[in-house]
Amino acid sequence: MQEKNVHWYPGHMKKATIEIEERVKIVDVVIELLDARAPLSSRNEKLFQITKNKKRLLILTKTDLADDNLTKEWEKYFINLGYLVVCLNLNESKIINIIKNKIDILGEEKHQKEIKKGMKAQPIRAIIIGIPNVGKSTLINRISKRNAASVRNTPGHTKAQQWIKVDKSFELLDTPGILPANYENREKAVNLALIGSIKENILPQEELANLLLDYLKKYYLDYLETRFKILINKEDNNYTIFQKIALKRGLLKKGNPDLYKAEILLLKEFKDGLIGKISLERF
Ligand SMILES: Nc1nc2c(ncn2[C@@H]2O[C@H](COP(=O)(O)OP(=O)(O)O)[C@@H](O)[C@H]2O)c(=O)[nH]1
Ligand SMILES: [Mg+2]
Repeated sequence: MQEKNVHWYPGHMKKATIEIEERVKIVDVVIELLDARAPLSSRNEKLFQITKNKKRLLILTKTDLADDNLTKEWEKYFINLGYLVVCLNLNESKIINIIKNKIDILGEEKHQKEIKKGMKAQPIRAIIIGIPNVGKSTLINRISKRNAASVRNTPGHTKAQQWIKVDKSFELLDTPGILPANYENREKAVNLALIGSIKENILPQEELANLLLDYLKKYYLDYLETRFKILINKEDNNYTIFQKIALKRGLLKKGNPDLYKAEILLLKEFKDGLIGKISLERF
């Protein structure tokens, strides 16, 4: 893993970091997106460091794919660390109002200061940050579609910035802050590959599928049995289970169960949320 870690860092990472630092300077609030299925793995420590002096709204995304009980635990965990947190399925309709509401809370102090100075309250400006695939574009698109007529340009620090005017008290930068996921340990790398935030081929498919199966057997055995209409016995090993899955789904190679295809199927159905609401990080 060490070798793989090396080549994404230098050049373009440094440039991306500087660009984000510039953009962060001109906002009041950072909206950090983490995948509810693996909130710790999906946090980029560098992104966090760059933005740590800003007011922060933490959004745990993809709650429709995550284990509800664990999402509640993670919400509590982050609240205990002092964050304002919301857990959302970004495809749902009412989310923008929920977010606006939280932005109002975070902007209150700034508004009070402005009023004290005899100024008119200025709109709270925010930026969305996160690693790939956590829902940044989805959220920006949803907000900008609703406000298609009110995208405006203002001179930013280094170049013109596009702001999406959500309403009179909230403006969103249309360019998110993105850094690649860091996967300094193997467990994180596995989680990130399973949720689609790093390329699956960073790890051998066979290994990834087997680790997923180990995890599902341990915590979501009933989901496996229901989804694939199989029975799993205590003495079954992964090989046997992949065989059962292959046979049920008619994945055959020269008349024999095709384990390779069964592995791909398991990974894909997990990613698509078809096996059930599953989280990869727990307490
Ligand atoms: N099920 C589900 N899918 C989501 C959610 N948010 C985003 N997605 C999907 O996740 C994928 C990555 O989202 P995207 O917005 O492109 O992520 P970005 O890389 O952070 O910009 C897309 O296929 C989205 O449709 C969510 O809350 N629930
Ligand atoms: Mg995107």
